[in-house]
Amino acid sequence: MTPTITAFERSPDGGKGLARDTRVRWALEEVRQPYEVRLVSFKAMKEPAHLALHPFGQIPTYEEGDLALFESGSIVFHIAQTHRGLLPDDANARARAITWMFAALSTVEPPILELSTARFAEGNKPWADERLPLVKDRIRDRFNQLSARLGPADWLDGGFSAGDLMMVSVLLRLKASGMLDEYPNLSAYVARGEARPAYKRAFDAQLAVFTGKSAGSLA
Ligand SMILES: N[C@@H](CCC(=O)N[C@@H](CS)C(=O)NCC(=O)O)C(=O)O
Repeated sequence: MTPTITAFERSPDGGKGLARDTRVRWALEEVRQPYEVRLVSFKAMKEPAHLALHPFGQIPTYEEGDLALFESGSIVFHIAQTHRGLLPDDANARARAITWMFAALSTVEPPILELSTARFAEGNKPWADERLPLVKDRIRDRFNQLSARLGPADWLDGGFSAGDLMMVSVLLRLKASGMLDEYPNLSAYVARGEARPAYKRAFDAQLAVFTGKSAGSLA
C-alpha cells in the first residue's frame, strides 16, 4: 500500500529542506518506497481533520491503510522497521542505530532548535543578545562530543543507517549558520548524507512544491 505523508503547502524555509517531511521523504527514498504527499496549509493543520492525525497540529504525518503516525522520528523508525536498508540485521548493531536516532532527536536537536527560537521568536527581547552566546555554547558542547565520537569515520556506527539519516537531518538545520564549519568532520559527514542519491531525490521532491517542477521522485 502506498503511504501518504503530509508536508507544508508553503514551508517557511522556502524549500531549503528543513521542514521535517524531508527526513521522512529521505527514508522513503532510501528504501525505494513510493509515497504520496498531501500538502496542508497552516490553517488546515490546526483543524479537526488534521488534528485527528496529529494531536499537535503539525507536519509530517504518515498514513498507510489503518495506520496513522505523527512525529518524524516514529515515522522514520516505522519505515526502517518495515523495509530493508536503514537498520542492520545484527540485533546489537540495530539497537545501536536506533540509539543514534534517539540521540539525534533528544540530545542533539533540542539545542539546535533553541537557537532558532532565540534568533527568530525571541530576537527582539531585551535579553536576546545575552542569551544567544549561551545557546551557541550549548550547541558547541554537543558538537564537540559528536565530533569526537565520529572521528574520521564515514558514519556513526559502521554503515549508513537510520541513525545517520536522523543525525544528518538534524545537523542540516545549522548548515547555513556556519557553526558546522568549525567541525570539519561533522561538515564532511553532513555533506556525505546530502550526497546520497536518496537524499537528493527527497530534497528535490520537497523543493518541487515551491518551484512547481516535477522532482522525478518515486511519488
Ligand atoms: N517533533 C516533531 C516536530 C514537528 C514540527 O515541529 N513540525 C513543524 C514543521 S518541521 C510544524 O509543523 N510546524 C508548524 C506548527 O507547529 O504549527 C517531529 O519531529 O515530527
